[in-house]
Amino acid sequence: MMNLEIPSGLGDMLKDFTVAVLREKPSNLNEYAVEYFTRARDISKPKTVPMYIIVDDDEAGEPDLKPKTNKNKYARRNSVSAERYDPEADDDEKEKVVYPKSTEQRNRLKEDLEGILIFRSLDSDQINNVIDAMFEKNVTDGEVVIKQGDDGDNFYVIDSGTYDVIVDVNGDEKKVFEFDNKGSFGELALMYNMPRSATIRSSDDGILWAMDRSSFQRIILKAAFKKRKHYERLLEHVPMLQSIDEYERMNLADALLTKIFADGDVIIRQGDEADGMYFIEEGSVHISISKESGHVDRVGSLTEGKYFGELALIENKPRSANVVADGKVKAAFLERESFERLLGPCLDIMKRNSEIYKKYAGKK
Ligand code: 1OR
Repeated sequence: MMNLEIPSGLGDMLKDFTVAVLREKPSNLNEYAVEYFTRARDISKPKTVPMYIIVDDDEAGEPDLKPKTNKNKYARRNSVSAERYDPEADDDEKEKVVYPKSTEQRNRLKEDLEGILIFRSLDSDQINNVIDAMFEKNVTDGEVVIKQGDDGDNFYVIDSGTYDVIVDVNGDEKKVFEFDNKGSFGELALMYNMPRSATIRSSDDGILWAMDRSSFQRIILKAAFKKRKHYERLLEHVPMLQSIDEYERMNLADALLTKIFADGDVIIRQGDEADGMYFIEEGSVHISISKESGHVDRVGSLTEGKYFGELALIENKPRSANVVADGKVKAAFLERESFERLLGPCLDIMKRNSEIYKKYAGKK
C-alpha cells in the first residue's frame, strides 16, 4: 500500500503559494510557480520580519543585484524584477535623470538631505546628482507609499509628514516605527534586490522626494553598500551591539565616519566636552587619567573591536579620561546626535560597563 504520510510543511507551503497566486494574479501560472518555488528554496530560515543582509563572502565589497538562484545565505530576492546591475558599466554611461527645480525646492531638498545617514558615504558631486535626480511627490493621509512584498521602485526622502512603518507578522499588522517629518526609507529593496520589507503608510498629508531605482543604483548604491558592509562586519563583533536589531545596525553602519590617528595623537582629552564615541577598527589606544597633582595614571588599553568615548555621552559629563593612539589607529566615529538616535537600546548595557570605568577612576 502507498504510504500517505504528509511531509511536514507541505500544507503551509501550498497555502502560502495559493495566497501568493491570489495576491499577485500571475498571467502564467507555470512560470510563476517556477519562480515562486525557486525563491522559496533560497529563503533559508524565515524570520518574523523579512529583513536580510545579503552577503556572500566571496563577493565582499560589491553590490550584486543579479538574480540568484541558490546558495545564498538569506536570499529573498525577487528574480522576476531583478535588473542586472553592473558596477563596472560606469555611472556616467547610464542616463542621468534630471528634474529641474526652483531655488526654493533645491534649498528645501538640501535641508531635507541633511542628517540622512545613507548619504554619509557620498561626496559633494554625488550629492548634487542626488538633488538633480529627485522629484517631488505629494502624499495624502492614509496613502500607502510602499507595500510590503512589492518590488522596489523608488527611494524616498521625507520633506514633511508622518509615516508609519508596518510589518506583516503572520497576518497581523505591526507598527514598528514612525517617521516624523524627517528621514528616508525604501533603500533596502533597492540595495539588496529583495521585495519591500515593510509597508510605509502616511498618517498625514505630506511631501516626499523620490528617486527612481536606476538613479539610486547609479548614484548611491555602490558607495553606500561598501560602507554598510564594511561597518556591519565591525559592529557585528561589538558585544554591546548584540541587542540592537539588524536594521538599526545598518543605520549605525551608515552613520559612522572613519578617522585615522597617528601614534601619540590624543583622540580624547580629559575634561573636554563630548562630541561622540569611537569604535576601534585597527590598532590600539591607551587610556590615562590626569590627576590634580599633575600625575598621569595609565589605566588600561583597548584594541580592535572595542569602543570608547561613550561614557561622557551617557552621563552627559565632560570626558573622564584621555585616550591616546598607540601606533596608527583607524577608528569609526559616531557623532553625539546619531548616538542618541541610534543607540538608545544599548544604553543599559553601556551604563553597566561604565561602572567599571568608575572603579578605575577611583570614584568607587
Ligand atoms: P524597503 O525598500 O524594504 C520598506 O521598503 C522600507 O521600510 C525599508 O526599505 C526601510 O527603508 C524601511 N524601522 C524603520 N524603517 C524600516 C524598518 C524599521 N524596517 C524597514 N524599514 N525597523 C525594522 C523592523 C524590522 C524598526 C527598527 C527599530
